[in-house]
Amino acid sequence: MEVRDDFPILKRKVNGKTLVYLDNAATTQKPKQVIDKVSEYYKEHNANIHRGIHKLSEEATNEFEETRKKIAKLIGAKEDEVVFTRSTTESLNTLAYSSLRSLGEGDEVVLSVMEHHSNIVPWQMLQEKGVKLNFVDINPDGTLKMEQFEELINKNTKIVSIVHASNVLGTINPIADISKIAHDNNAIMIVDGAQSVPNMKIDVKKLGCDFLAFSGHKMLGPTGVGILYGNNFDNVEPFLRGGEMIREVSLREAKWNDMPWKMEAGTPNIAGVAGFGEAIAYLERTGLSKIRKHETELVKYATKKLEDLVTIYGNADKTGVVSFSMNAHPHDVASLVDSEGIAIRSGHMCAQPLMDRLEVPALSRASFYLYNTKEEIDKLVTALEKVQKVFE
Ligand code: 7TS
Repeated sequence: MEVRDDFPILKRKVNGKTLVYLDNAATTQKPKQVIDKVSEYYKEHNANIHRGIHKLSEEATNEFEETRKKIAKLIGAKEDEVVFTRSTTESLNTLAYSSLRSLGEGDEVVLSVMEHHSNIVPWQMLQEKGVKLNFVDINPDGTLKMEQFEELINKNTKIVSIVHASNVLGTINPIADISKIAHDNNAIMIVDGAQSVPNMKIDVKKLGCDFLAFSGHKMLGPTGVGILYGNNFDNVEPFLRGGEMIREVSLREAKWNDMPWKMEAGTPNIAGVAGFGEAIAYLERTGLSKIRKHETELVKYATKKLEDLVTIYGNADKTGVVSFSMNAHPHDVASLVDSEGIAIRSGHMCAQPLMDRLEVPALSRASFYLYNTKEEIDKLVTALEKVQKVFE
């Protein structure tokens, strides 16, 4: 795609070689439009939002709320259904902390073995209240065992929380089907969209979910901006309390503000949110369906080039992620390819239960985004061939 010139970092040299950045599932690089927006915000508009009745505060509030509108439009939601957090992790923790108050003995939560730690560890807190966690398993191709949703979701199930696209296997899960089973049993459906919203056209109505969590930094935006979409926050207790989120406070009690501000205590990452607005505009100009098509092509190309050299995990319909093992430890693989200027991820990728399930201690992962090219994949293949020889 004709976008590389927009990304200043891609011109950088690493260890004497032009950077090949293949760690996009961890975080994406930022186009100059986003970098400039953040800088312009601080140079020209910086103020706190929703507070001062002065020009700068009005402009800052406007930047902030315009991004909320863009996000709502992007995912087919209403503005007051979009809450700013710091990350997917904070969005999921918000829901888990709220559930800590409302759920107890006899209640159940359904998750899967392919979840990122941020969609497992917060729910583990609920076990202190006697809540039971149930986990859906995977098939050898990296898809979820769909029949297990029918078996595990019942009248005791209060929450089903599932990743839309796995950060390790890339598998895209049939969320609409899972939402239906959850709703037939009066359970709330939560979706971790950290790896899907960046590269697929998402419509929360079509997904049929009640909540969707994702992160701006995985879709060209600055770090420190996350989203929690929800179609009903009546029963969600604010995770953080303080300024902004109240309507009225006396010494011993407080009344909450309207949505979405009830869920947004304190001064947020205003510059980051403004930058995220620019990132969304960039993605929409480029076209999410084009990005998805480009990633699919790169995954196919990489799979074909790599399949004789490494073992690839996950071969269902997937996002731009190729996780693999080979005859060297993943940390050695990552550090040897780094010496060629190539950035890939290695380790358990915040999915230790999935590593256990796959019976591997760790994996290596190359993950692609709109600016990656087949030539970069060729460089990775050449570097991995060298690694293989070293460890023969
Ligand atoms: N959920 C999924 C599916 C993820 O891939 C990640 C981050 C998160 C949640 C957490 O997002 P955060 O923005 O709150 O950190 N995944 C990765 C990864 O695969 N490598 O580094 C971060």
